[in-house]
Amino acid sequence: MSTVKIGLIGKPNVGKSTLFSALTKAPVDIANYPFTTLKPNVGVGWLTSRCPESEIGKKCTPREGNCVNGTRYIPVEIIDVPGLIPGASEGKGMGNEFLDNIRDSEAIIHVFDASGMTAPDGTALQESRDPVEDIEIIEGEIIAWMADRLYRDWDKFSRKADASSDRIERVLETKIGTFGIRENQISLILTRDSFPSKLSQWEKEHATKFASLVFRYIKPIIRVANKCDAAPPEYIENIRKFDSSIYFISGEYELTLEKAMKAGMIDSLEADFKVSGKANQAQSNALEKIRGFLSEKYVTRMENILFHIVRDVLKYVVAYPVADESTWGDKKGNILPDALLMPYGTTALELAFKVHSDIGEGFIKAIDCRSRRTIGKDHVIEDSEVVRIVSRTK
Ligand SMILES: Nc1nc2c(ncn2[C@@H]2O[C@H](COP(=O)(O)OP(=O)(O)OP(=O)(O)O)[C@@H](O)[C@H]2O)c(=O)[nH]1
Ligand SMILES: [Mg+2]
Repeated sequence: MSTVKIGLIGKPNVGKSTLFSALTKAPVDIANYPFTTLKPNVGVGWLTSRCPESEIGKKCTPREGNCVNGTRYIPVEIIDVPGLIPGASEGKGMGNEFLDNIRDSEAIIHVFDASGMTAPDGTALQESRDPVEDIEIIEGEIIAWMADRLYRDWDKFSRKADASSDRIERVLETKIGTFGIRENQISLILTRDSFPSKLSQWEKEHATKFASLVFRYIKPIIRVANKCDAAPPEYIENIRKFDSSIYFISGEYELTLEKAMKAGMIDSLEADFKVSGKANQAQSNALEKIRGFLSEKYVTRMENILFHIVRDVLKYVVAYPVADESTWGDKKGNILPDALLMPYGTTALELAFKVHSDIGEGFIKAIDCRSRRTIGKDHVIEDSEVVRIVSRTK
């Protein structure tokens, strides 16, 4: 079943792979995910959500992910994109191939080095530089990359499009649908700013504006300042002044904590962890340093960023489709087998299609399993709703 995909971008050496490791290490035993279908740079992170199992008084049996003490772990795919360098949009560095990775991403985490110790091309610096300027360099590259592809062969394309009677969003979809951008999303972008109504009147700057809106509304970029453990306070302050929504983290510390947890040195990944006798003095000191860092008010944890992206930015809700409104199970007796992430606004009929195209095609009605009331095809699924779809195929 398809899930939300989030890409990690940034210049080389800023800690993307470190964050990727931290995000994709399961905090609890979670084995049942079809990892074999994933590409090497794709991993699974886990979004937590309260499971409705206690309401039905039975232990759930998730098909994917796991449920521990009433917390459901729902898979989210994370894509580790190789480092971007200035000029990447013109094919420099690893060029187009890696930028194509963002096609699959619904949201993009832009990781930058808050300590300012990496040059634009990713090499280590002897003396740090203000990291704020990096933010716009990299984002400018992806915007330029998309604008370039959109505007390629524009003369021929736009003349043909203007001569046809097709809607502008439909013809644009034929050009950029390969980036995973759909007609309705193109419509949304066109309403966010003014664009000439005839495509042949578009200049390159319109393509650039269009691309920048894609990364604001369709594949939103979430900025994450990494290596904050090594960043001087004035850099943190500059970054915050530049954009107050930036998250401050240390991927290295996150990873160290996970390793310490696995080794039994600490009992929790929260900042109030207790250090066990398994840690030697040096390890205890390092862990105390990490605790101090995590206790700083400006610092965020990785899982909170993931949660924020899926819930607040992409506005996904969790739906629990079941086959029986009294047991909340499927036909085989699995309780609440699926926790599906869907954008808010998804209707009962769309949920049916997501479960299976046959179920969507044979849709008769749906039932809200809590109230046992019938809901129609246009009913918008609320977060944590347990829904039975009644379909002709059943
Ligand atoms: N101090 C500090 N170092 C970090 C942190 N995260 C990563 N690093 C170090 O930064 C270096 C680069 O980390 P990677 O995760 O490989 O960076 P990357 O962005 O994936 O690099 P490319 O794949 O080459 O683009 C490594 O030496 C990491 O140990 C952090 O939070 N703090
Ligand atoms: Mg890497």
